[in-house]
Amino acid sequence: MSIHTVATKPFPGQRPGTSGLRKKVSVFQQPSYLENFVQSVFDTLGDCAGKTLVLGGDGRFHNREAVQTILRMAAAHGFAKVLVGQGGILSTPAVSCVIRKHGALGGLVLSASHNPGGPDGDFGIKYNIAAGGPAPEGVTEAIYHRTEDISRYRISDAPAIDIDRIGTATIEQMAVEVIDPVADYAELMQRLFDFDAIRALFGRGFSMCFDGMHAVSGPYAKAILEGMLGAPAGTVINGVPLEDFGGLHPDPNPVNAAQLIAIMAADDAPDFGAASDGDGDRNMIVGRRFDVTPSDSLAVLAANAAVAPGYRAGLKGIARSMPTSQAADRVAQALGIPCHEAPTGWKFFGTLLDAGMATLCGEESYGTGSDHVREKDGVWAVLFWLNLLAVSGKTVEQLLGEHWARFGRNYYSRHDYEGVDPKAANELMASLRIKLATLAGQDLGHYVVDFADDFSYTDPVDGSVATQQGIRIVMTNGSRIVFRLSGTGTEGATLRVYLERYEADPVYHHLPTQQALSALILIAEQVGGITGWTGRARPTVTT
Ligand code: VG1
Ligand code: CO
Repeated sequence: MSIHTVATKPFPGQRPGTSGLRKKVSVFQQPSYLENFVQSVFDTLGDCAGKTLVLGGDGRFHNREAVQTILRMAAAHGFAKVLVGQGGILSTPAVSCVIRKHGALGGLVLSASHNPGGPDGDFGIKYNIAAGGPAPEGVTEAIYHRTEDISRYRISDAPAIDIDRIGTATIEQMAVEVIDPVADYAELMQRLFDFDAIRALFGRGFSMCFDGMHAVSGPYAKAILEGMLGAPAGTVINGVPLEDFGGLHPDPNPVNAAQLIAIMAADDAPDFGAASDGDGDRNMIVGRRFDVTPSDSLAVLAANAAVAPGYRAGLKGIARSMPTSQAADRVAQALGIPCHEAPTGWKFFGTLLDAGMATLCGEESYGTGSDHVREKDGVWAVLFWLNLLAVSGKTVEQLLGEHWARFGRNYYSRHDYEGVDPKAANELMASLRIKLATLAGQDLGHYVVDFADDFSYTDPVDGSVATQQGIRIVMTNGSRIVFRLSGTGTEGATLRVYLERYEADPVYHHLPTQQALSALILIAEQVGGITGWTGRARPTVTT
């Protein structure tokens, strides 16, 4: 066993996006591509002597090879220990949990999250800091700059470690501890939620379907729901992580989780349905023939947080991403706590959580979480809902109906235009920016523009500034249209158009969402010229 220094040349475009570096598997398979990025992370971290690193991924194609490479590089960089999930498996929230629990310096998450996997799919890597959350932009930019002038990386030539067996091995001077991917996480969940109440709920015959989407959440859901909480075997479907996610798109929304939606629409539908994404940080909540929007889910959990032992002391604040609906703001107001609005991407919540300014966080993209870790957390959200269902004895639909009656309803939808020509997408955004100054005060039919801007954010804790985080057109009645380009895609550009309309009157709380938003959809087309720029008459995905 010895350590080698290998000469390398920079690859262009190794800049992390909304959530890490994501590229086609074939890009990551180029010799030195992964090594360059990992070395750049390590160079940015500096001396790692005596430090612990956490390593795991969502099990997608290329996960195992990447784990072995990173282990050999970590040994060459002088880490004392790496905690690696058995089989190379750790969900994103579990990585966050393990980093925090074991006082690690940080972690590397191997995932392209909700993006499809397999040899023709996507791969990704993300660095998480000691607090457990995604590296803030200051760190990701430093890593990126390092990738631009890297000339060598260091790696041990040690043979591959058996990562399928729990136990400890060594590479050079470094200990490799293969850990149960679920244990630490399950223990944390047990402290946050009323497991007895949930067990009693299942004991009363309450039925549930959890769709693991052949991705990483399956083992967590099986161990906790079927193992610890007594849900019948078969409650978790598609629960074994597959390298290609069964050829499907592990994105828990009503379009991609079609199987779950069909199960929840059947005459013999279970009481409750849920799904999680590739790396286990997203969640979709479904009642019988009733989908819950992620923005509403955040608001309902915030309003009822006291049902869960971990949140009984009350919430310090709520934080949501800018495009997420303002349903949570109304709850925060009623609770007398602040509601923070940050840019898209969980990395922006870290400082607020660390500073004790927020307890719950959420994104419209099926992401919900809290200060228990520093990532959004799919299984956590499902357990929170189960806790609420168990304590209230109500159905999902009843809970939403009552929530809307109390706070009003924020109708919400996101229209995605995927695989658009990047030049056209950028021009669309540029032309909107030019229009911004003239929009305020305009009567657009049904709506008058209150203000329009390009969202920029100054972090209230560390003062860092993020600009160009989405163009928002806010109407005088609080309704909004937001335009943003995705930072997680690997093919062309994805335009996201977020639509929100507030409705106070319960008489109008049960309209089909697209119908309720039709006037705003028309305005978005008129103002943004979407069809003209993209050549698309309708979105590829509507959630
Ligand atoms: C998307 C979502 C964003 C989320 C991010 C990572 O980013 O909109 O809310 O935080 O994915 O989620 P973008 O830039 O494509 O809009 V995950 O579960 O893919 O790590
Ligand atoms: Co994810």
